[in-house]
Amino acid sequence: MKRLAALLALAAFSAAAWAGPKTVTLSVPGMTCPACPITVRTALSRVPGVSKVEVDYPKRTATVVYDEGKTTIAALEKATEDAGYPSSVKAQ
Ligand SMILES: [Cu+2]
Repeated sequence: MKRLAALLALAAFSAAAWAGPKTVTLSVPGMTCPACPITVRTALSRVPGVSKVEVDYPKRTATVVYDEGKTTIAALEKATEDAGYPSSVKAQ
């Protein structure tokens, strides 16, 4: 029984410590030609904590995997805006 309690405590601790990667899909309506996604992808990739960027040009979206301990959705939106492509959260 003590062992079970210890395991449960460990599991609870692990869950708290697990910030983990988060995924957000940004709507980027300003992409107007097939070269735009390159700029958007580069801008997002440069944000510290971003581990993966997938830009879907036909859907005008950018899906970003990021570490929420290192960056925020606001910082991701600012990165695309600074690159000339204002974005907003589509799904998270
Ligand atoms: Cu373009």
